[in-house]
Amino acid sequence: MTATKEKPAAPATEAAEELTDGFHLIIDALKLNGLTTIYGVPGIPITDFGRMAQASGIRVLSFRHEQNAGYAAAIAGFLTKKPGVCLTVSAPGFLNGLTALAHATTNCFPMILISGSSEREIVDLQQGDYEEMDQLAIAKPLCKAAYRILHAADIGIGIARAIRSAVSGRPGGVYLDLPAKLFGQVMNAEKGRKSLVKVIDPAPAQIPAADAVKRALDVLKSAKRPLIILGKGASYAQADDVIRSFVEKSGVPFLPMSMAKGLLPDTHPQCAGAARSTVLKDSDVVMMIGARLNWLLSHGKGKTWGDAPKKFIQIDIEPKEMDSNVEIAAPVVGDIGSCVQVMLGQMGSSWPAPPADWTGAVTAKREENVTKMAPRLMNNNVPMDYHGALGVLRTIIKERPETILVNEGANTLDLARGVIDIYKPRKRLDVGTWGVMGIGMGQAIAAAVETGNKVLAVEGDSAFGFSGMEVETICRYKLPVCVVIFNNNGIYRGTDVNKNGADPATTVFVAGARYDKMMEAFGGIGVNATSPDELKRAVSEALDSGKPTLVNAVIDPSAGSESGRIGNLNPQSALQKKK
Ligand code: OXT
Ligand code: ADP
Ligand code: MG
Repeated sequence: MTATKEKPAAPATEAAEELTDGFHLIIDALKLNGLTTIYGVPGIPITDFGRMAQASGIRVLSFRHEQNAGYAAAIAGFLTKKPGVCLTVSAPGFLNGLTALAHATTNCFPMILISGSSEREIVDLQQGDYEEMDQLAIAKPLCKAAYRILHAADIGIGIARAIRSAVSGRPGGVYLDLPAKLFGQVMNAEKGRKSLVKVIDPAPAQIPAADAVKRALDVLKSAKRPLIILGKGASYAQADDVIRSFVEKSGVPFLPMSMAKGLLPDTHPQCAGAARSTVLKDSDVVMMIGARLNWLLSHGKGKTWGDAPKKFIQIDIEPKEMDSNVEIAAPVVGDIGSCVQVMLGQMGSSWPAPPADWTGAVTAKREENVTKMAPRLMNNNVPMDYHGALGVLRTIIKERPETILVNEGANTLDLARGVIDIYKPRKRLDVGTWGVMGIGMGQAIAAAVETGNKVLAVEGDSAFGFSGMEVETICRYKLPVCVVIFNNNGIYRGTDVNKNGADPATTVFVAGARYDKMMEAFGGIGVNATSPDELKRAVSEALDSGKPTLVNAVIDPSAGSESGRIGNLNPQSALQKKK
C-alpha cells in the first residue's frame, strides 16, 4: 500500500481523524525493533527528527563529525548484534558517514547509515538542489544493501528490510535513504501503526549440515599438530561458553585474532598468541572459527605458513568465504553458535588430546617469548619507550578486566596487542580488517554507551588526530573514557628530517605537543605523564573515578619503527634502493 506524496485532501471528518507523519513513523519503527540509540550529527533535513527521537526516549548522541558517529554505530553493532544506527545530513554528511559504513561492511559489523537527502525530482534532473547528490547510487557498492523510502506508508517495511539485511547471514552495513519530504508526510495514524513491522528472528540460526560436521571432526581428529584460530566473527557470535567448551574439550592450542582476544583469556594454558609464528608455520590442521584467510593471515600461504602441507577447516556463515584463498578441506557453513554447539555434541566423551609433543612445543615457545618480553615491560625509562608504558597499562587491565580497550596507531597498536592481555570477550576493539586510523573516539564512545563499562583508549598521536575533536563529545556526555596518547611526535616516529627544504618531514608533528590540554579545554581531566609511574597513577585514577580523562604519555620520539609490524607491506622503489 502506498500513500500519496502530499498531505491527503481533508476528509469531511478531518477533526476526528488521528494523523501521524514520517518523523513519528521512523521513530516508532526503530523503537519497535529495539533500536534505541542513534549516533549522528544534526542539520538539514534531520535536525527535528533528532530532537523528536530524543524526546521520544531514544538516546541520540551528537558527534562533531559523522565519520566518528559512523565508527561508533559500527562498533555498537559488533558489541550488541543489533545494527548500530548512524544518522547524517545529505551529501557531505552522508559522505562523511560512508567511510564508516564501508568499514562496517568490510568488518562484518551490522550497521545502518540513515541519511536525509534532497528532493528526488531536482536531484534526478541535476538542477542543483541544496546538497544535491544521488546518495543511493553512491552507497550501493560500499555496503551490503541500500534502500530508499519514498512514502510514509513504506517506512515500516523499509526499516525492517534494513535491519534484516544488516544482521542476517554475514552481517554488514546498510544504507537507508530518507528524502526530506518523507519526514513531513502525513497519514492516518491507525494505518501508520499497522504499517510498522517488527522483525521476527532477524538473524535466524543456520544449522550446519551433518556431513560437513562429521568431515570437520574427522580432519581435526587426524591432526598431529592442530591449531584453532579464533576471529572477530567468533567474538561477534556471542557464543562464548560453547566456544570455550569446544576449545577446552579439544585440547587444541588456539590463536586469537586481535578482536578475538579475551574470548578465552590470553593467559589460558592453550593460548598460542605468544607463539604465533610457530603455530602458523608448524601446524598441520588449522581450524578457523569466524576468521578469514586475508592479509592478516598472509592469505593462508607463503613463508608464514611453512612448507609442510596443511589442511584447513573453516566455520563461517558466508559460503563464498570458503576456498577464497586456499582450499578448505572441511567447510562448515552456518552460524558459529550452532556450528560449534553441534560439533561439541558430536565429539563424544573421549575426544583424544592432541599429541603432547605438539602442545609441549607450543607451550615452550610461548613461555620463551613471554619470558623474553617480561623485563622490557618493567623498565622505568624516561622518556618512556613503548614497552615501559604498555607494561603499566597491562597491569591496569589485569586488575580491571571488565575495562574495554580501544587501540589504534602503528607501533602503539602492534605492541599493545601483544603486551596487554585481555581476559573477557569483546573487551578489545581496534582498527579491524582495513587497519584504519580514526576509529578511536567513536569506538570509545559507543563502547561506554552500549556497555556502561569503563573504556581505556590507547592511541598513537597520529591515530588520535583523526577523531580527536570527539573528546568534547566524551566530556559532554560525561563518559567513563580514559584516552592515553602515545605521543612520540609523529607517524611511527618523531625523528624524520626533510633534507630538502624548510617544511617538516611528512611523518613528524609539532614536537612536545600537549594533547592533555585539549581535554582540559572541555572540562575533562588532562595529565602529562613523563614516566611509567606517572602514567600508572593517572590511568588508575581515571578508570577508578570514571571521569573523562586524557593522558599525554610522552614517548621517546625515536622508539617506533616504520609501520609498526607491517613495514614489509610498504612498496619500495628500486631506484631508491640503488641510491
Ligand atoms: O611468534 P613470534 O616470535 O613471531 O612473535 C610474535 C608473537 O608470538 C609475540 N607475542 C608475544 N610475546 C610475548 N608475550 C606476549 N603476550 C605476546 N603476544 C604475542 O609477538 C610477536 C608479534 O605478535 P603479533 O603482533 O601477534 O604478530 P604479527 O606477526 O605482528 O601479526 C601479523 C598481523 C598482520 C596479524 C599483525 O601485525 C596485525 O594485526 N597487524 C595490524 C596492523 C595494522 O592494522 N596497522 C594499522 C595500519 S598501519 C598504517 O597504515 C598507518 N597509517 C596510514 C593510514 C591508515 N592506516 N588509515 C588511514 C585512514 N589513513 C592513513 C597511519 C597514518 S598507521 C598510521 C599512524 C601511525 O602513527 P601513530 O602515531 O598513530 O602510531 P605510532 O606508530 O605509535 O607512532
Ligand atoms: P578477523 O579479522 O578477526 O580474522 P574477520 O573479520 O576476517 O575476522 O572474519 C570474520 C568472519 O566471521 C567473516 O568471514 C564473517 O562472515 C564471519 N561471521 C561473522 N559472524 C558470524 C556468525 N555469527 N557465524 C558465523 N560466521 C560469522
Ligand atoms: Mg606516533
